[in-house]
Amino acid sequence: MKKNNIVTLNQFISDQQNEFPFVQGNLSRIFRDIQLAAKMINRDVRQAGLIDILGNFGETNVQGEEQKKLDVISNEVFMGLMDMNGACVCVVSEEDEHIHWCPDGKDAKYILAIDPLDGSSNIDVNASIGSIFSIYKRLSLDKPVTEEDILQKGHQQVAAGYVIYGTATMFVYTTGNGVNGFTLDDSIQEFCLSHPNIKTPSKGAIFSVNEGNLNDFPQGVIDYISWCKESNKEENRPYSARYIGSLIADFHRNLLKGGIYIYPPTKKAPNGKLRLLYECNPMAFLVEQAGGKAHNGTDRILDLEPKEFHQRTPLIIGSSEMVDQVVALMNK
Ligand code: AHM
Ligand code: MG
Repeated sequence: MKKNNIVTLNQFISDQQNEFPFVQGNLSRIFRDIQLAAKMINRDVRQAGLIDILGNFGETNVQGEEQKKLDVISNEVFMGLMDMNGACVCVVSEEDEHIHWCPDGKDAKYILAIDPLDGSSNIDVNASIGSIFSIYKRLSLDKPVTEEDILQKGHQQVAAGYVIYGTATMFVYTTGNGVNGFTLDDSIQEFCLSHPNIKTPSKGAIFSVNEGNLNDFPQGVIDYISWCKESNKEENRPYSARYIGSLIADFHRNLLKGGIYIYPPTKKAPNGKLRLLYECNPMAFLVEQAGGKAHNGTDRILDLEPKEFHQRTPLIIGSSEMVDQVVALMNK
């Protein structure tokens, strides 16, 4: 039965303002616009097959990947809103090679990193996709923003989250005080609190990895995957393999149920595939806030020093005991 005592994302943020003054003012303006972007992208995703916005845009992005029309549309939605809110100095996006400077944000405090629509390969086949965001505070208001302000370590994020366009659309975020999830109620177009204070189990029974690349994985990861497949009744093995190829969808399921997502280094891609600033750092902040872990095999993701905007890193993320086990095998 539907509850009437709903808490919307806006109410939740405004309640937090009293408790946590750092969420005040400009940061909530950015949140308001990310929410709006999510609703606009959600509308487009839901109608994509009907309004000729499926398929390729015809260009490749800075990573040399084919851009989908919806990738480009989603990027423009975010940029358009950030340009005007006066709260965001600049945006780093997966879709743009260079920093996007917000014309109204010269004196603003915050820097946004986004993957406006992650999981492009799933767009045309109607599987779940997502938008990812990560917010930093500029280092000083007294001097112009430099690369140093943008290339901060993940543990300096002030907020991070994602929107999943799945069977339902959800907004999941953290400001460093736990993780909360809000489901979009289509009838009132509001994100409503549905998953308060998400905690991920310390151990799960799901592993998510692109096994097609198995022969290229480090031996420790190969050994872990074989171990997941062994029969052991007491330990609930074999584990289930679940991999959509859409980070947000795989991450979200494992966050709620317990499990591990691995995008390891491969011979072809020694730094893995996923990008540190707008894919791995926000996910790492969220998972740690939910009690899980995120590592790249040698370091905690949130301690990595970004050297460039589109830097990649291997990612091992999820339930803490599972991450520890993979990292231990990789370093044996
Ligand atoms: P994208 O940002 O170009 O969409 O790529 C990122 C996606 C992730 O969502 C997903 O986990 C991964 O790429 C899947 O990669 P692969 O097809 O190599 O398994
Ligand atoms: Mg992506």
